[in-house]
Amino acid sequence: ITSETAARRCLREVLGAFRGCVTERREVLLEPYLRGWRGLIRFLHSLGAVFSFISRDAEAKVQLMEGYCRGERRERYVSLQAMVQYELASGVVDPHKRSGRADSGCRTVLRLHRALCWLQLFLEGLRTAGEDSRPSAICTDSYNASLAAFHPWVIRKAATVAFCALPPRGAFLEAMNVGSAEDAVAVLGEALPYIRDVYGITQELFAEHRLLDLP
Ligand code: 1PZ
Repeated sequence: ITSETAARRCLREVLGAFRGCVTERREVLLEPYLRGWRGLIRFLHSLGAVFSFISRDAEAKVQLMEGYCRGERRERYVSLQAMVQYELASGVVDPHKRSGRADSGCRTVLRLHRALCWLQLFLEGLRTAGEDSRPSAICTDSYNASLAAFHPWVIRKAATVAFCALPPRGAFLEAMNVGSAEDAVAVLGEALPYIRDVYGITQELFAEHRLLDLP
């Protein structure tokens, strides 16, 4: 298959996955959550090798979580709510400790969750900005307003350099390969409420259990 159809497939996957994440009881299902992330990572991949240090990190985190979803305790990892409850009760995570396990589901999802905040800002910026706005500038602003606060200087530097490699708006929207620029903007508008919902529920869950600062 061509890389264009691949890109389109990724984005359809992202949209469908985040839509299917939230249950009637407002639980966030981990399996579609990770499927959404898989789609995002594949799309990032299609943008070029400059971003591979970013996709590698995201990939490792998604893979770790997929391992839990398929592992012995898979019923504990059906939803974010189940995961939080299990990892707190079993002492895998402890919000009162300054150090913690680097492989817990909670701290790993927290990294992805913070990145989802960046994604929301970036996609919203992309959707609403004018025709001659630059994705690289929107990306930098969104990053500085969100994820950057959690990254050391070297990573911030590397990320900022990589953002410069983002294509101009027209080409970026085209890379989404869902049709014209207007179609792409419409797809973003359709996807964003679902992403926002997932983000909001996760944020509330982690705040409630004091898990927003897990090391
Ligand atoms: C379209 C352009 C893509 C820009 C992506 C913006 C995010 C920049 C993030 C730079 C992260 C670089 C590498 C690794 C950082 C890790 O140290 C941190 C913290 O994890 P820890 O060290 O505590 O285990 N990892 C993260 O913050 C997760 C970053 C995930 C980024 C996923 C981006 C998905 C992009 C989708 C694009 C449509």
